[in-house]
Amino acid sequence: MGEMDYKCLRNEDSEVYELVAKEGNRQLTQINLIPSENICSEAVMESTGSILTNKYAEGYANKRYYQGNEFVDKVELLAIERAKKLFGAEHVNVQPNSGSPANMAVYFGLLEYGDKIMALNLMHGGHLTHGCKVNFSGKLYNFIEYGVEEDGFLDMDKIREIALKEKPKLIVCGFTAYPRKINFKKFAEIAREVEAYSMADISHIAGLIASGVHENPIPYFDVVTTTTHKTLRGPRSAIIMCKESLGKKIDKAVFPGLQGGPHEHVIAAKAVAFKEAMSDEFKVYSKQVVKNAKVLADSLMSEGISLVSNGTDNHLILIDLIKSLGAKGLGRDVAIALEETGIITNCNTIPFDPSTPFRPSGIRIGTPFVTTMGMKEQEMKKIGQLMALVIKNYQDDEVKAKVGKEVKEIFSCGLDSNVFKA
Ligand code: DSN
Repeated sequence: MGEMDYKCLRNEDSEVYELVAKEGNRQLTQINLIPSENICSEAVMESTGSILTNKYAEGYANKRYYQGNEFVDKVELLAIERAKKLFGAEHVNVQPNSGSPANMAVYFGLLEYGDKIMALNLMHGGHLTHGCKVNFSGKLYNFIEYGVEEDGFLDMDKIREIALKEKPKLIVCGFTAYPRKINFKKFAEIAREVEAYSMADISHIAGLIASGVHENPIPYFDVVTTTTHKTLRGPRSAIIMCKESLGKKIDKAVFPGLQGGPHEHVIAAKAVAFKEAMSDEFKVYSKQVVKNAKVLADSLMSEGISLVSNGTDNHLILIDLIKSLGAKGLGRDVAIALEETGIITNCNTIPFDPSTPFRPSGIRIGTPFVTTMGMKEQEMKKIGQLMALVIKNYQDDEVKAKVGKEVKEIFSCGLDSNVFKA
């Protein structure tokens, strides 16, 4: 990875430049375990920073409301073709600006307001757009929840029972805090049985799916949405994939339904990311993400830290602080203590959390970012030990100072970091 020098920004706007430089340094010198973050390539960044940002292209390729689309049409068609090839999709819309608008477009395109949708409870690992009461989804549609069991796993028989009783118009799966494999085939079967549309939001695991490390829902599902910047390691954006028969409805919902001019510079970056994700190197990377998560989970558990579902099958780990520390609502305090040592995580609810989303009882972590940095099993084992020490002593400044020093040592082993230079 080469050096981003931000020469023009530095000359023109030192205030913004300084902040970008400081953020670059922060990313380089902390252990980032936020499971939804990653480090995209310089080619992806050059595309998002390209002159394609100057172009308006409302509509779709060869059917635009502005002239001058000779090249952006080609860019958009290339992104679509690559996404189809990468995931095996029949129809792809690459215009959604991010994950929430992508999900919104699916509901808007396929349903009427007030229709019944079945999705995982937010506290159990669902997403805001999967029916949270303060989100547009929970306000405009009638969401029916399913949850995980006491052991942290989904019970597909119970989910089927709820679907048979409730007869939703749409069943949503794909989660933001579920560390286990998803039985996509079974979800799609249940949806078919109750004559509901099926939708998988694979934002978290898209990179693992593209690499064959997790089962692909595309063959079974009506619609699959994903962000492109998590395990997929592309720009901050999203796409919608669907059966050909639903393509027109989805396209109409995105434009003119919800969005105006597509961000062609980001669409170009998505095309680049899809090409990268087809490489052998990316498959090796995805396998390492999962290996690293397993080693990190084992390391934490062997130090006496409890995890929801006792482990992980993917890139993500959910720490249960109630079982680990015997008290509820400590997620925020522990996440702050970890940050003081240079370990970046996010506090998160755990299933059946007796506390609140603002003071939840869990910590959510993952390995996409540190794996891109080049960290492997050895570092994961060490990070698990250091995290356990901080979790058990989150109010002890001496322990935190000692761990902070050790975190710095992990970075002294020469990880590939040029991408952060500003
Ligand atoms: N904010 C994302 C995540 O961290 O999982 C979901 O939108």
